[in-house]
Amino acid sequence: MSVLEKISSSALIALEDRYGAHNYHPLPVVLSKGEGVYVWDVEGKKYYDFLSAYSAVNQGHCHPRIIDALVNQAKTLTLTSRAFYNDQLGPYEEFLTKYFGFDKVLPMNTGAEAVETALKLCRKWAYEVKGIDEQQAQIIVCEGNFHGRTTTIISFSNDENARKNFGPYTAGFIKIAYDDLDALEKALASSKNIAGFLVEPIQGEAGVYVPSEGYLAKAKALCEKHNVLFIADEVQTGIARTGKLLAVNHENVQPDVLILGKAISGGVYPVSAVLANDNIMHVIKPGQHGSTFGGNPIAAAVAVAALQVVTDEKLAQNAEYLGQIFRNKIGEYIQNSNIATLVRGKGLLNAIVINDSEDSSTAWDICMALRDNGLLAKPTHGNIIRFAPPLVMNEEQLLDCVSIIIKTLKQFER
Ligand code: IF1
Repeated sequence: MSVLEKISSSALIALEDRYGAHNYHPLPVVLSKGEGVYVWDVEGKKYYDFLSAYSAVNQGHCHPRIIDALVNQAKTLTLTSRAFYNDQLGPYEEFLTKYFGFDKVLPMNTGAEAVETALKLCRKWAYEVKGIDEQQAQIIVCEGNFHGRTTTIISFSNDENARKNFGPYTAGFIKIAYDDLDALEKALASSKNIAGFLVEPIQGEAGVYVPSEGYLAKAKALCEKHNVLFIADEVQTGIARTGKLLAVNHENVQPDVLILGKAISGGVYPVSAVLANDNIMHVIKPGQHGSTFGGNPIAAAVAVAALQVVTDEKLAQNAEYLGQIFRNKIGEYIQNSNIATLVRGKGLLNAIVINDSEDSSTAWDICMALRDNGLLAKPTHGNIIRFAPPLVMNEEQLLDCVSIIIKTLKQFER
């Protein structure tokens, strides 16, 4: 209980409206507590969290082991900057690189920072190792991508809402259709200046688009053929979310550059990371890249604990098992539904496509009704609702959520 008297949800929403930038349109629910798969609003109502802070809270809200790591380190040493060494970073770097099978890691804080780091690394490798002409590097990206919100990243977005009036835009990117190997091969062969291919193994924000079986493996092979770096953005799909530690693991693909964020810290602290082998990471020399908080002791201690939880609690296996149940049960319902057209996803990263136009409010209205029925989810784009609970959910809870979702969809059947 804060020192302030209990403030109501509506009063708290009014405060954000009055004093906060309007860069989001949240579902009208004000959360004050989280534990495992549950969150509570300020009036004490309990909900299942089916967004997991956009897949940052895979380990469940306020996981005790991760909170302990946070609190213990926060009471000891929070930030040294990289002007000096600290006793947490080296052990974390060893742990992380062995955990994911790479020689080196460059630690950052947010997903977008890690994506920017990967783009800079790729360009520098292209000039200094591949031998591309200075200032000529091109990086291939996919239509429908979401990689963050910096000016460079939105420069290659095709979401007008994310990029309009933020120009002038950064050059050096080629957009191709997602899940289209011919388009990739054509782009790779189009110039000697191609440095990298940046791709989400599943396009999350676009609406949980799962590519064709074999797409990632064949894309990696095409990149190898053209000496182009395969850069996997696993900020949202990583850390066991899709039923494997990484989504690329479904096709046994080892990226040249791996981008991690969100659940690498269990949603407890901003931590991101870029992993690569020495032949790529060595192009970054002292003073050429970094950040004040990148690799700080708290981030290091928290990330080790968060990843140990993933292993010890077998979260990838649980996500795989519960995801199958989710898609099977919802899929059965959809066969006789006229409000939902399909369910798709991998592990516990799923989406339901609502049978209405992109600009209709139906998906939003369904999320409002889900909220009233005790489950929190939010539409990605237009008529697609993402369902991504914490991976610590058990079968009984998942089945309870499936019944809430079906009960709610029934309210909208025409
Ligand atoms: C928002 C969703 C969006 C990401 C991938 C990098 C980043 C993200 C694949 C950047 C971030 C967040 C950002 C948040 C909403 C959420 C999101 F798909 F997860 F739902 F927008 F697409 N790569 N995704 O998904 O990481 O800098 O945010 O730490 O901006 O509204 P970040």
